[in-house]
Amino acid sequence: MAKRALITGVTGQDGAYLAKLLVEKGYKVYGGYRRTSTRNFWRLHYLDVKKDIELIPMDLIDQTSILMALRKSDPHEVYNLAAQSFVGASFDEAISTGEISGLGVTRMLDSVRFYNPSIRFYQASTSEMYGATPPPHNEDSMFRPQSPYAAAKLYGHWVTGNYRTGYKMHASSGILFNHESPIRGVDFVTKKITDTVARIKMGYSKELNLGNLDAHRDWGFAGDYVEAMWLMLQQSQGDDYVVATGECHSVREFCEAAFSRVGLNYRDYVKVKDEFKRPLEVPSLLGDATKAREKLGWKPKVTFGELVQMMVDADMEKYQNPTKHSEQFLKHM
Ligand code: NAP
Ligand code: F7E
Repeated sequence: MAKRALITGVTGQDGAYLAKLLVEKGYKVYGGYRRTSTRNFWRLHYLDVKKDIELIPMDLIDQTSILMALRKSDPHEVYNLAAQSFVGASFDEAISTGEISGLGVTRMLDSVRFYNPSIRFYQASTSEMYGATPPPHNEDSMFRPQSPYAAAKLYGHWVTGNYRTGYKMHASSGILFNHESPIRGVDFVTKKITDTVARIKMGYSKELNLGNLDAHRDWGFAGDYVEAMWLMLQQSQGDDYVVATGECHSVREFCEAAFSRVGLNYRDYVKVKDEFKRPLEVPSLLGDATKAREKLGWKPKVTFGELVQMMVDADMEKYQNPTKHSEQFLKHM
């Protein structure tokens, strides 16, 4: 009998990659999504996985919808990826970010505990929880969150550990460092850069406006990172794991690599604007994924250079073949 998995946030970047991975592994996959006035399944079409999964409407602020989704999917594994995940927006929408990305985790855990406490649970924790703690970061490093998003995620992280020890649930937190892909949301700096690089190259834009160019991040490929999520739920017990490449680069370096991929110099196009700076910044994140490597046998495959190229090439293709892309969009409405 095929294993059943419920993924919350299936319309997001990681939800789509994880759905694809689990389908390939023979799972029956249920995708939890929140109903929106405009349908939002483009990532599932992009990875050609929508036809293979069953979609269930559910919202992390609505406990009943979570219980209904559990009843409908009756899963062996639950991956809680849903969140308000944009750090910048969390300063403007601090309360709803806390509701979804923080309290939403407890709603999920409580629902699992009441429905079937033997379900294996994955919580999408984040390197943002380290915040102001100087790098490198591993599972024992101190948490000093610097945004409402990070504070909400830290609450979800602790509560996951509480349910693991208190109720003996198989609950794991993946402390994932930044991971990107061609289907990354356009608000995030990597995608904003690669999309604008392609627009500039094609003559649709003239400049790229950014905030802090000196922020450093440990950037990996989302396709590699969802594999680590799955591996965590295959262990005999739940635990916390850092997932990272162990290499960090500045936003400036990302710009340099992305512009040079299309033969341009970033200095000619990048402008620094205060509106893209945050009230509090996380200067530098660098993960030490030794535990994931030793216990899960996980390691990243895609390098920083390959990631930048993959993203720039996908955005160039989008603007070079607009008819193909609008047809694809219309087909999927
Ligand atoms: P994403 O692309 O922003 O996806 C977030 C998903 O959550 C979307 O499907 C979104 O639905 C859904 N969602 C938002 N509010 C919801 C609600 N109230 N109820 C149900 N669903 C809701 O994020 P991602 O990059 O895939 O990240 C996945 C998870 O990993 C998130 O929890 C994020 O915080 C965490 N994380 C991400 C990274 C990273 O670098 N990508 C690193 C560490 C941790 P809509 O499509 O309707 O908006
Ligand atoms: O910013 C700087 C910005 O928004 C990266 C989320 O997936 O990863 C992500 O959070 C850095 C920051 O990602 C712009 O100030 C400069 O220092 O791409 P980002 P993030 O904040 O690191 C973590 C691990 C998560 O968990 C989150 O869910 O880039 N930066 N100029 C800018 N950032 C943006 N977005 N836009 C700019 O114009």
